[in-house]
Amino acid sequence: MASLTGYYRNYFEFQPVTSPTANWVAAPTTADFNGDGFQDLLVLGAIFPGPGLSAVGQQGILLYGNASGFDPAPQDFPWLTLGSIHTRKVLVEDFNGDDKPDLYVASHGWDTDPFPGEQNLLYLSTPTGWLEATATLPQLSDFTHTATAGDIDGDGDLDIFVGNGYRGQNGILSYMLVNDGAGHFELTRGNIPAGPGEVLDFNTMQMFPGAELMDLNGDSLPELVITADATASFNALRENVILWNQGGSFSNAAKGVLPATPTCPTRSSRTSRTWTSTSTAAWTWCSPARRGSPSTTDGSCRCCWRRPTAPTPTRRIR
Ligand SMILES: [Ca+2]
Ligand SMILES: [Ca+2]
Ligand SMILES: [Ca+2]
Ligand SMILES: [Ca+2]
Repeated sequence: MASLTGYYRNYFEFQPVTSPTANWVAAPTTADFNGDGFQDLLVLGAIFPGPGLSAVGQQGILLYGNASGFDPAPQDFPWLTLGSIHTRKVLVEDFNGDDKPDLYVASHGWDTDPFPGEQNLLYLSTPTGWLEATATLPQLSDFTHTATAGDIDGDGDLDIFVGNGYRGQNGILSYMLVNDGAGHFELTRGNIPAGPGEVLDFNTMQMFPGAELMDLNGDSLPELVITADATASFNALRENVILWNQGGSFSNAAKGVLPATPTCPTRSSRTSRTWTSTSTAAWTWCSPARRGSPSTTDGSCRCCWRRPTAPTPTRRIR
C-alpha cells in the first residue's frame, strides 16, 4: 500500500487536518469511482459540535485503489469542495444511466439542538467529468440519517429513499426521490407510510437511523427495511420492520416485523427474575463498551454489566 502520511494519515486518526477543521470522519464508502477495476475509498470530513466550534462545511478525501494499495485521486473529483457538515451515508450508484458512478450524499448537519439539518448533495457523471446537480434536488435542510437506492417502481432506474428518522428543527419527514432515468428526482411521500401514526412518522411512532432497499422475496422489486432506534424509549414502536414492495408502494398494511433482540434489565429492574438468579452463570462479564448489552452467545438475556472488583464474582450492579 502506498504510505499514508501527514494529511491522509491524520484523517484516519480523527485528527484535525485543515481549516476548516474536521474532527470527525463520515460515511467511509468504497466503490470503483474511476472504472479501473480496483475499489476506491471515499471518506468525508465532518465536524461535530464542541467548545469553540461552529458548523463549517468540510472536505473529504478520495483514494484510488491500485494493485499495491491506494493513492490520492486526482482533484477532478469534487471532494475538496463538497463541503458537508456531517454526512451519514453516501450512495454511489449510476443514477443517470451512463454506466458511470454518481453520488448522493445524505447528511444531517450540525448535530446539536436545535438540529438545523443540512442540504443533501447530488453529483452526476458527465462525459467530461462531475456535475454538481444538488440544485435539482428538493431544497431542504432536512435531518437525514440514512438513504438507500433501489428501483422501487421497476422502471429500470434507481430511486432513492431518504430516511429522515429524527425530527430535527425543520420536522421534515422521510421521502422517496423518484428518478426520471436521467438523474432528475421528484419528491413524493405518496408511496411510503409517513403519515400520522404510520411507521415512518417520527412524531408519533418511530425514530430510526437505518434503512436499506433490497429484494427479499425475489419479485425484482426491492423491499424497504427500517431499523429502529432501540434507545428511544419514547418511541411507540421501536420495531425493525420490512415494508413489502407492493407494485412500487410501501404501506403500513404490508409491514413485517423483524424479531426483537433481547434487552437487558436496567438497574431499576434488577429485582427481576433474571437479576435475582442464584447462579452467576446467568451473568457474563464484558468490556465497558458492552455493558448493559445482551450477550450474543446464546440469545438469552445473559447481560453484560460490570466485572466485579472482588476476586469472587458478586452480583453487585453499578
Ligand atoms: Ca478504481
Ligand atoms: Ca452515472
Ligand atoms: Ca425507478
Ligand atoms: Ca421484492
